[in-house]
Amino acid sequence: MVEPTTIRVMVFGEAGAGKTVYLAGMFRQLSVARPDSIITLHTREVDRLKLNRIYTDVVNPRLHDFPATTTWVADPWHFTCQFTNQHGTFYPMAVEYLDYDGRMLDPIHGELEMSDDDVDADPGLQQLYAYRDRADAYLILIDGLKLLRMLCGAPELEHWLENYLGQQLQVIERRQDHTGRRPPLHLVITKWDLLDGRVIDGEPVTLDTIAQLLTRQGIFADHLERRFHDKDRPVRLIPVSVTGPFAAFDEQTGRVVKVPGQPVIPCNVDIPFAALLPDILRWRLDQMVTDLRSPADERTVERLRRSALLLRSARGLTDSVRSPLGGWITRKLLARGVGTSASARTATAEITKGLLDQLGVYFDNRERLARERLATVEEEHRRRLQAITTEREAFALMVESYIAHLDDFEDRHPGSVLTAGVPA
Ligand SMILES: Nc1nc2c(ncn2[C@@H]2O[C@H](COP(=O)(O)OP(=O)(O)OP(=O)(O)O)[C@@H](O)[C@H]2O)c(=O)[nH]1
Ligand SMILES: [Mg+2]
Repeated sequence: MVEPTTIRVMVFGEAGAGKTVYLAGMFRQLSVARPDSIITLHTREVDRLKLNRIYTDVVNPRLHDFPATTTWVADPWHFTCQFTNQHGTFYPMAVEYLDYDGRMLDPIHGELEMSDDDVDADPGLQQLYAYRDRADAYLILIDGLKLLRMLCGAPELEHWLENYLGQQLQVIERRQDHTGRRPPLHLVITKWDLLDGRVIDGEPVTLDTIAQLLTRQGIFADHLERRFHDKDRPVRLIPVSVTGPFAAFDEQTGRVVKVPGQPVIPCNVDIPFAALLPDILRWRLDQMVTDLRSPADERTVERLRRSALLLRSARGLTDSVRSPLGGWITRKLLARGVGTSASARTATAEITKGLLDQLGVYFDNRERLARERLATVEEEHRRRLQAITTEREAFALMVESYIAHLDDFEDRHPGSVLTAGVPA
């Protein structure tokens, strides 16, 4: 098996925000074939067993408590996307998520009260920082329970959201690349079952009310405006629940409890995953457009080369739009590869420019796809799945399938795109 491109996702989430339960719930949902998904996630055996254990403990009505807090930091969960048809098994992409003890986000001022020296000497913290600073995409988990308490007026949470978002945005700002662009950002509201439709001050909570609340947080509003100004890709707001009605807010204790007898109905756990690839591809494409316009120096060439490597996987997209240019680009890329000489750079630029045009056409087609019924699209994907014979076709089909999913989600939740951004 050729090692597929690995996407590193940094999940921000305070202690108890729902990181571990979310990752276990996501794996459970995406690791078995379903009618609306053509790809399944796989992981090494030990991790599969661990994640399953977490999930079964979460949904076990006979176990009173939810699983315990995560101990410090472990190696990232590594998921390989896979699908199989009569032509073989394909691995178009891999994704990594790091899970950790949420108190590590602020080890000095939080309840840990670590000293500066201890922070510097702690291998777990250093591992977390290194991972965080090289991530390809950021998920900020916002604890639905805290949000509920904040909306109900808990005085100690008055400035919580603004401070929390501000801290994570500082880190994301540092990750701004040489073209001034930022990696994709998705805000995930966890424990959505506690919030959805709950009447507070006479008004039901909806995704729109949460979006408005977020855009009232000064620092976040500034960030959104900056992204919009820089023509960055959208920030998404995604409400997620792993448990559905099986968990509930206990007014007496102020905690989340299990409700035996109620069903487990997950909500949107697959959406942050589906949004990753399309948003990351667009981010890389934007970078390339800027690189192609800037003067040729060694570093630009190197960056182009790196982007071209990722986009090589995306070449299948050019085939999928069935334009003569698609075949031309593929032949050129195969014939030349990507070199560092000036002439190779020009060739790469030409090729990638063509590729960009093709991908642009493809992304424009989203509008049309969105109008089609998802069921029809899925049927088409299942049909095409059977015809896949190469990794590139697999990758293309995967991107299309995720975009169709996202379109359907955006139709249902128009408020989920916080910055409209500007098309490339
Ligand atoms: N109602 C509801 N509660 C949830 C959901 N997901 C998690 N919870 C609750 O949130 C608690 C914390 O979730 P975890 O996933 O352990 O949180 P974490 O972010 O991993 O926390 P640390 O490991 O301490 O950093 C769980 O024990 C549940 O009580 C959900 O989808 N709905
Ligand atoms: Mg945890």
